[in-house]
Amino acid sequence: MTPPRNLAARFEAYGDWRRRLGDGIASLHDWLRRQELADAQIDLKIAQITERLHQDRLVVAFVAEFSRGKSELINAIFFADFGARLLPSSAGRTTMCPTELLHDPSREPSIRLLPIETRARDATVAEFKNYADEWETFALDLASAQRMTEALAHVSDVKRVPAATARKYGLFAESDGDKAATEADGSVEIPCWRHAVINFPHPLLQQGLVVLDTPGLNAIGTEPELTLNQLPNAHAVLFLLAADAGVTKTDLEVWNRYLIGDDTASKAGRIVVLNKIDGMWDDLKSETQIRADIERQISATALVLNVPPSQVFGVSAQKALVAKVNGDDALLARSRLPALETALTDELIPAKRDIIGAATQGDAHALAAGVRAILAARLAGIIEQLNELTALRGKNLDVVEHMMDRIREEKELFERGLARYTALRTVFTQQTNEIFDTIGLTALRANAARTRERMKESQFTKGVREAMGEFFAQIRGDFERASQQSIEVHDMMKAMYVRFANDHGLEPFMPPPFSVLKYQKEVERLERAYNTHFNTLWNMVSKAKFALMKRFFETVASRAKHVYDIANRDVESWLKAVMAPLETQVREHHLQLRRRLESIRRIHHASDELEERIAELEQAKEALDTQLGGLSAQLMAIDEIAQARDVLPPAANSLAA
Ligand SMILES: Nc1nc2c(ncn2[C@@H]2O[C@H](COP(=O)(O)OP(=O)(O)OP(=O)(O)O)[C@@H](O)[C@H]2O)c(=O)[nH]1
Ligand SMILES: [Mg+2]
Repeated sequence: MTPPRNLAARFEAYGDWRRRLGDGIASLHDWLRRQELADAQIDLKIAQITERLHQDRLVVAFVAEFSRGKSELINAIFFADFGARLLPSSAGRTTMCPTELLHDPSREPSIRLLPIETRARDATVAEFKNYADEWETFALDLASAQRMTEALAHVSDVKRVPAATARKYGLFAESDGDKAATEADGSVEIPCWRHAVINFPHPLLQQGLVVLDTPGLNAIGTEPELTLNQLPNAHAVLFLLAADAGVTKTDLEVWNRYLIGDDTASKAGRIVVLNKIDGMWDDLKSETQIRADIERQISATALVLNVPPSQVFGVSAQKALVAKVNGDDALLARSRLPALETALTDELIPAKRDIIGAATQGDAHALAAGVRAILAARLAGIIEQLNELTALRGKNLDVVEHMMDRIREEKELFERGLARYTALRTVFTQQTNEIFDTIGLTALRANAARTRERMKESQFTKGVREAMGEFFAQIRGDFERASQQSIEVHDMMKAMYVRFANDHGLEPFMPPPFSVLKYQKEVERLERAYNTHFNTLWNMVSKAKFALMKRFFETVASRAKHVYDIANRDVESWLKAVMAPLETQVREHHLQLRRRLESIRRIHHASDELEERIAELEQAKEALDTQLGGLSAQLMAIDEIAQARDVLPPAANSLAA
């Protein structure tokens, strides 16, 4: 008998919805191509939308002091249908390095491990991910549970090194109370790997789920990327406690350091798990008594962590895994895992779905607006021609000649006006280059180099803090300036569109404005995270302080680079979105003037062509109306999918008492 797979089912529904939305976009693209309305610009935009839908990932991170059952809970929630314990889980420290589980179809199933020695270098884990040769790779044999388990056991690998070596990696300091790890010969036990990536074609991972398993306290503390990047960016973070231990001092430390911070927004998506409730299953107590005991523990935990009790879930990961593997529904219910799974799904999917749905819809509408503007201009041109020609019915040759002269004049005027357009292009290019200079990677690189230099010079907290403060101030300034520059471009282009529309009797196109808010928010978040962790780090490690600070800064800098990269890409597509319609309008208008002239010329030669020409135009008008209707239909289909409310099957009734 299959246990209820609520989470899996809802995840699949989400994946399904994304696929349908992607189909909607593909259908719009096909239609545009068939109508000969797609150009390189549109092809590119469609590719971007599709890629975003495709790459949409949901990250769930598990954080706790060691041995609280993180790996066991991951096994139980996500990988029970594998029929075995996939991730190593045992007493004492087990997971020794941050471990990502994901599916990347371009690679063979494998576990990739980044050697701990890379910590002596400046680069961050994210950067090392671009260099396959830095990683040790072991293939995963999906046909053998035994061999898979053996390969995955690498996340527990440790080795002994002299204390000085450990210190160089920022993994050891006498003041840390790490003395216990030191042997009589002065050697220290350290993890063999800095990071692990497990590539595994599990259905949930194939849908875009990424699971992040973390090791206990110490390793989290010394890998800045986790605290600055991976945890704040996770869509849900599960914090685990063990019911038998209660909330210990080190649990509280982990909670305070890595899960709360001063960022209220980042509190969303935090779920507290009180694991190992099976320890409270006492045969001598009634079910009611046991339940009351568990509820009491949950309330006490909620009180200590200052979260609502509804955010705390009592579960038994171990029993849930056993129950799922054996198909034991009663035990699964007793493990209370289904209630946690429902909460997790609710936390993960709806918000993400809304964001991706709205973004896709927004992009599709913007794209259609550009196409519609072209069609509308064509329609206006045809109507004008029709009016002209119907007015010619029964008129003599003189009138026709007169009209031909008028259009010829209009065309010449327009062609002379093109000079203005060329001048605008020059200004536009200048302004564009200024924006790219302001938020260019060269500017950021110089800023980072300056900061590095200043950090090296100052041996005191104040100096390092000031240097970092300057670094962020410079970035804020860059985006502030870029914002001003984009407003200038926008104003100029808006005026140009209004003028063009007035001159030619068209509806003015409204160029979209550019907002830097998204990048400012991201930089703010980075700075806050940095501030929160600065003191902790500074106090925690004594001798390795500067090596660690340096690595900490490199993580911040690489995060900042990421923000600049995205901003550059966005500016580029914004500039195109602002300029391209004008180019199209100019081209279309020119074409129309030529067509008008051509048809009058034909009529001038042979007056019997008039009725034929009017009929042609009427047909063309009808075709345009059909196209406009077809475009609306395509958009409506996309809207309908994006807003569909049937994406999530109703949540199963909570099995918790
Ligand atoms: N009784 C009981 N034991 C559990 C439960 N969940 C996990 N354990 C046990 O707790 C121990 C630690 O579990 P792990 O999954 O390795 O814990 P972890 O949090 O991943 O620990 P590290 O990898 O060392 O950070 C193992 O011996 C598990 O069998 C549970 O629900 N009930
Ligand atoms: Mg573990």
